[in-house]
Amino acid sequence: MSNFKQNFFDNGFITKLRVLSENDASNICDNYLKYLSSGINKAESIEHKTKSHLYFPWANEIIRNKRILEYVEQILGPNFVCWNSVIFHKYPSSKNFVSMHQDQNYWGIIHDKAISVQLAISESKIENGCLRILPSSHRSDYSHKDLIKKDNMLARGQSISNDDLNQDKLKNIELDPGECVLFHGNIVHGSMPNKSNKHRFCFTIRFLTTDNKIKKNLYYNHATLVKGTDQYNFFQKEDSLNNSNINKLKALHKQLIISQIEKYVNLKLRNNIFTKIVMFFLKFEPIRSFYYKVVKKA
Ligand SMILES: O=C(O)CCC(=O)C(=O)O
Repeated sequence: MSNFKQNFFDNGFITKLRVLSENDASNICDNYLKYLSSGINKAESIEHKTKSHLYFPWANEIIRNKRILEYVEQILGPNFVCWNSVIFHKYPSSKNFVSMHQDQNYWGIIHDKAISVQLAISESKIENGCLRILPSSHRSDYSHKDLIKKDNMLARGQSISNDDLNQDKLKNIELDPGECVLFHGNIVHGSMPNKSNKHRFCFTIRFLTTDNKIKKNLYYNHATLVKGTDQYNFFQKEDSLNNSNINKLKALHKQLIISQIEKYVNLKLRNNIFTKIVMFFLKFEPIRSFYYKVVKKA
């Protein structure tokens, strides 16, 4: 096993790998902040943060970034997909935080050939609420509770109790713009509020091997093949900007977001007819904006 891979599996993460120049990262950051202040409605302000590679051209390029894929290949082997990409943005002095959790606890994948790459677009430091990781915790499964708190950025508030974590062992993952950290799908991680006067903006990509599968019907089943070939066809294929255009990707983005909401509504209502009625209305963006305000989604 290479040193890189050994190191990754010993600690559950490898950090401070440069994949973009500071200048490229800062251009993306400036454009993103302009987007946020361009008068977008509540639905847009929430929905662009997941499956972001189907929403922003820059994000679709980054999921196929050569350096990132080379690092991921060393861990996952030659065939893998980008299953999701997520924006973690905290405004200056924001109380938003991410409770400590293990992603694999709720993804529902069949094996742990899964990693996340978090790329810092702005700087990500202790003061502005950088990622925190419990080293080597990927080898144990911790118990989680859904603790919905207003400022928790996780939709369901998945949380490991503080009593189960040795706080002294938590490591702050500080990154400069353009640097990334690779972390195991089962590592315990989270982040604190932003106490600084700067934005904190990270872009996280979830990679799964093509032989992995989403076993729960609760999550996305679409993915973009970013490396090698897919002989399993467990995922429905997403196009990329190589062979499509952003308007088509955005149409798929909208469809996937609405189908995620439908799964969630169905879970809550447990009645197909009520779900269909609610979903008829939630197809309209102003109504989704209202819905997000009601469920207080951050
Ligand atoms: O960096 C953060 O704020 C949290 C990231 C996170 O929870 C994740 O990527 O799963």
